Amino acid sequence: MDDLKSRLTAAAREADLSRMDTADAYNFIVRFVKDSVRTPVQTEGRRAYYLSSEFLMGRLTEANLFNLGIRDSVYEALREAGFDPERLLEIPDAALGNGGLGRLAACFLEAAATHRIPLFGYGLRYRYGLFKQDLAAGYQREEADDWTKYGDPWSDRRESDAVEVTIGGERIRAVPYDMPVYGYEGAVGNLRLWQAEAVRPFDFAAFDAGRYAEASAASERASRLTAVLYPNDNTPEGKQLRLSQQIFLTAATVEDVLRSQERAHESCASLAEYAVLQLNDTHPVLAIPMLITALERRGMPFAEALETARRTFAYTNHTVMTEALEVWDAALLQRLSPEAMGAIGKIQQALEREYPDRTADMNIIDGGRVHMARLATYVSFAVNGVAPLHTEILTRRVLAPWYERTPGKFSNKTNGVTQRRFLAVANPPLASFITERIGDGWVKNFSEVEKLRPYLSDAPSLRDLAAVKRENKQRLCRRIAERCGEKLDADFLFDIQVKRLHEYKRQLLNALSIVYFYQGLRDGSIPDFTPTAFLFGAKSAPGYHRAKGIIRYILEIAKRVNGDPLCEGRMRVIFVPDYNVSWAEVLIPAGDLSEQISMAGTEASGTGNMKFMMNGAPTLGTYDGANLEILRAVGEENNYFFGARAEEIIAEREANAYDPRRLYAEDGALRRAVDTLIDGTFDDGGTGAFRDLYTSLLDGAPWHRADHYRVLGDFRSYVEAKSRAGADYRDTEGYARRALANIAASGEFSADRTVKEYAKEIWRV
Ligand code: 26Q
Repeated sequence: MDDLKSRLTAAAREADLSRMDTADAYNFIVRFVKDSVRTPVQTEGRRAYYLSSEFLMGRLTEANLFNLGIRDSVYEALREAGFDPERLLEIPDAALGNGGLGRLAACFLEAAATHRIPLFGYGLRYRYGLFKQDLAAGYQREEADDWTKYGDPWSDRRESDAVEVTIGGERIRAVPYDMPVYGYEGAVGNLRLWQAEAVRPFDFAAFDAGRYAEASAASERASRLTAVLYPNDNTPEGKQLRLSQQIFLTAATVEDVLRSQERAHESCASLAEYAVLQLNDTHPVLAIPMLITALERRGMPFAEALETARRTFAYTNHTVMTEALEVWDAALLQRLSPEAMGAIGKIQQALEREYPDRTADMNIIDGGRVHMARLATYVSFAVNGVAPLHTEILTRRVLAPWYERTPGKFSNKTNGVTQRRFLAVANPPLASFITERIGDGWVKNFSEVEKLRPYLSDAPSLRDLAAVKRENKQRLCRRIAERCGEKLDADFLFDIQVKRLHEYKRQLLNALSIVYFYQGLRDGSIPDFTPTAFLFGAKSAPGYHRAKGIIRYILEIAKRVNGDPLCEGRMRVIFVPDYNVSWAEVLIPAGDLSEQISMAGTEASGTGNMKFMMNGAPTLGTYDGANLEILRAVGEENNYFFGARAEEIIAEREANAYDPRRLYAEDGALRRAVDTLIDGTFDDGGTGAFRDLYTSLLDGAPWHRADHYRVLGDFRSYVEAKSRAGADYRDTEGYARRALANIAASGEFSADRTVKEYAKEIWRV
């Protein structure tokens, strides 16, 4: 590798890298590295394909270099050639995903490559990724994310593998771009992203006849198809263009998979022996009818094609929010893809024959609409949830009739995250702390972190760990000073909630608690408040007005608190703009307290909770999703759990017993905090956004009852748990011990463990 370093130094000097603009330098460096390293080895055996409308890859360069084992030598070579590697921070993230589901897909590809599991990713090459968020106006504004503006040197366009897809009667070319996924001391995986282009990019006949718009119309229609990622996360958006994207992704992918099958194994008759297609939620479920029609076109009878599909597909559900369960208008699908709709009609008939006793809520086609989760569940040989509580909710409620008939299909696969990106790369001081004590086996075998347990009683190690956290907090302070112009004190407790903005995730509960503590500071009723910085990062779906109202409310609180001399040295509120994977990599290592406060039974798993845990932040959380697994792994004494349990909430709902008005009437401090939504304390610019939040808590909308997410119901136990965390934080050694207990117990939350479970129990690769 020193050979690589000296060759790169020489080449970089020769090309005079120090004088290049960042884009040119970036392209130069990546080309050099790609030319110097091994290329993917095609496996001959069985393969798993990961189909997903989202891959939230984040920054590519540092993680790739780290996994190739050349990060430090490349950075040194660049410095020697007069190029500061920090300049690479200008390059945008590859943000081709919204949140948890898209980031999980990225973690899985990296973990599979590391452990030589043949997993091939398929997705869409959006021209613009998830919007950039601007908060300067005091509320969220969206800007286009031109993620390739410095080029996309990691990817290779594969012209010869282009395929054609028909959507609404028009032929469209799907051109694949391959992004290598480098494993750590492992193999190289691949992410294939389809880009839409016109079959005939320009119509000269139309142009010659003076019909200029018509001449490029086909090109414009095609580029619209993969122009942008839909910015919805657990919120519905039933647009025709989104359905077209799904048709495009699935038709092209199925064609590609069948081509490899035919190349390696002659015929498609044995497809199920060599291929398993994992569906990342319902967004790629049209791959089922697409596969069936593709097999029929190759001469296979429908019954056999359906059987093949039933041995080939596996489905992961990622949400229980009923409004986020995908349903498409059958007439629309018929118009855009009559073949796919035809196959779905025949699958519905097969369902009718197989289950004459079925309940109406099992019908795939129901009231002129196609229910994607039902289609996925009926055809797939495996269906899984992403944390035990989530899987239980699936089998008992959301998919109960299916579980009754085919219980063997169902399993749980608890999510995980890659400790390489989110610990080894994002948190160098902690990585050294761990490696100095237990060696570096944890980078590839994360269960080894349990070897840290003996250090729980080692005072010098606890001091070192506190110093590591402090260093990360100082790094975050510098970043926040640069990006937000706000000064922060690294001695404060850093209490962090970073995730998409959604009512069920209850950022509003956090905000109201801050108002409560602020009011208590002002009137002197909370004399012993631990100095705390409350940090937020969150994007709202652009059309989700109530979520935008919550952002605006938090920004108003921040303005008031940070401008109040009384809060000097005691409280800060920071909302970082444009939260993304790169922000996560700076924020999470600096967290003292991990806010995971969704209403129990709503967050399928959560994965940020795991990232904070392995970086040594205790959880302030509800009994929800994978929080429950964190609790089981480290114990109540190392975390701050609060609030109603899913079971209680269900019972309360059935008894119609939740009464936010009573809580509001009986708890004066709660009422005082909630009233800031309507008493003019804060300014919503005359939009009525804050009054809407107030109404949502106390009255609800006419179409559903008040406080759907029990913000007021959990308020008291939340501020109590949060106060306990603050009090405990004053004992530096005791708090460091909790941090270390969390790190040492986080072994099972590696994506390595998760992909190995999928590989063994579902993919059989
Ligand atoms: C549905 C219909 C129409 C348009 C969009 C959608 C849509 C889009 C995105 C529905 C859901 C999503 C994203 C869901 C998601 O990110 N779920 C998260 O998945 C994580 C990985 O399993 C879990 O950890 C989170 O708990 C879960 O919220």
